[in-house]
Amino acid sequence: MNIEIQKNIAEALANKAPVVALESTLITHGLPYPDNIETAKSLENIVRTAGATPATIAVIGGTVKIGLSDDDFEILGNAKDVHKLNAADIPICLAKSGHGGTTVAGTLLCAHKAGIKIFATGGIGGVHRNVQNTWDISQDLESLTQYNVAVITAGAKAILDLPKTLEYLETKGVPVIGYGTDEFPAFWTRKSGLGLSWRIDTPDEAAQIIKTRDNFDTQGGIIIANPVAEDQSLPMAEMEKIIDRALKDADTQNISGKEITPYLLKRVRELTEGKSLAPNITLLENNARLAAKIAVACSGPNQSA
Ligand code: PSU
Ligand code: MN
Repeated sequence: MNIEIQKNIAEALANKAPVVALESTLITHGLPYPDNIETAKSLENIVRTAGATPATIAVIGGTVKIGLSDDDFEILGNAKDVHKLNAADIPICLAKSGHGGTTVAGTLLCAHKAGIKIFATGGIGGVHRNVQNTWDISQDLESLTQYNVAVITAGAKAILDLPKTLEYLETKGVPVIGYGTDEFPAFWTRKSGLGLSWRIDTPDEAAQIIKTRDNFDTQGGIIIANPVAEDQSLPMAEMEKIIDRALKDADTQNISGKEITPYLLKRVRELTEGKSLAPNITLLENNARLAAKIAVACSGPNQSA
C-alpha cells in the first residue's frame, strides 16, 4: 500500500504510546506562507512537549505519509501543484503521484488506516450557509460518521451554518462534547449561542468516553469542541459583518466547491487586517495540546484506547 509511517510513530503505535494525528490542509490551503510551516511545526512541538508523538499526515509524491520530513513540509508550504485532499481524492492523488494536504475528511481516513485514534485540527468543515442553493456540505461530516477517531476542534468555522452543522451531526450520530463549555464554539469566537448536550472538563473524562465507546463498538468518531482562549476570542457581531462581506465577495467572484473554504478564510484574514490570524494559530495550538493530553490519558493504566 502507498502508506508510509515514520519509524518513531510506528514504534509509538506498536507500544500503544500516545499519538496525535495533525492535518495538512491548514499548511497547503489554510494559512499563508511562512506562518503555515511554522505553525505546523509548532503544533508538532506542542504535542511532543505534552508527552505524545505527533503525526502530521499528507500525500507526498503519491505516498500517504504519516509523519513528515522537513522537505515534505517545504513541498506542502511552497509548491503550486499541491491538492486539497478529501477522503475521496486520496487514492486518485496516489495514482497520479501527486502532492496534497489532507482535509479533516482526508486525515480521518489516513489516521484510521494507520491506527491513530486522536486527531487535532483547527475547525472542522460543515454545512455551508445557503446550502439550500449550493448543496455544499463538507465531506468532513461524512468522514466523521465513518471512522472511529476523536477530533479535537475549536468548533466549526463561523463562515458556516452552525445550527445546521450541529443538526447534521446529530442525525448522523456523531456526538459533540464541549470541553469546558456548554456551547458549541464558533472558531474565532468562544460562543455561538448553540447549546450542547454534553460537557467535559478534563482529559481523563475524554479518555473515559473514548474507551467506553471503543468497548461498546460504536461506529464513527466524536467531536471534542475546545473553544478559542478568552483573550483571543474576536467579538461575534464584528465577525458576522466581516463574514457577510466575505460571502458576498465569494458570490460576486463565483467561487464555490473546494475553493470556497480557503477563499473565505483568506478573505476574512484580509478584511480583519490580519486580526483573525493570531486566534487561528492559538486555537490550533490549544487543540494540539489538549489532544496530546487526551492521548496521554487514553494510554495510561487501564485505558486500552
Ligand atoms: N480550518 C482552518 N483552516 C483550514 C481548514 C479548517 O483553520 O484550512 C480546512 C480543514 O482541512 C477542513 C477543510 O477539513 O478546511 C474543509 O473544507 P471544505 O469546507 O471544502 O470541506
Ligand atoms: Mn464543500
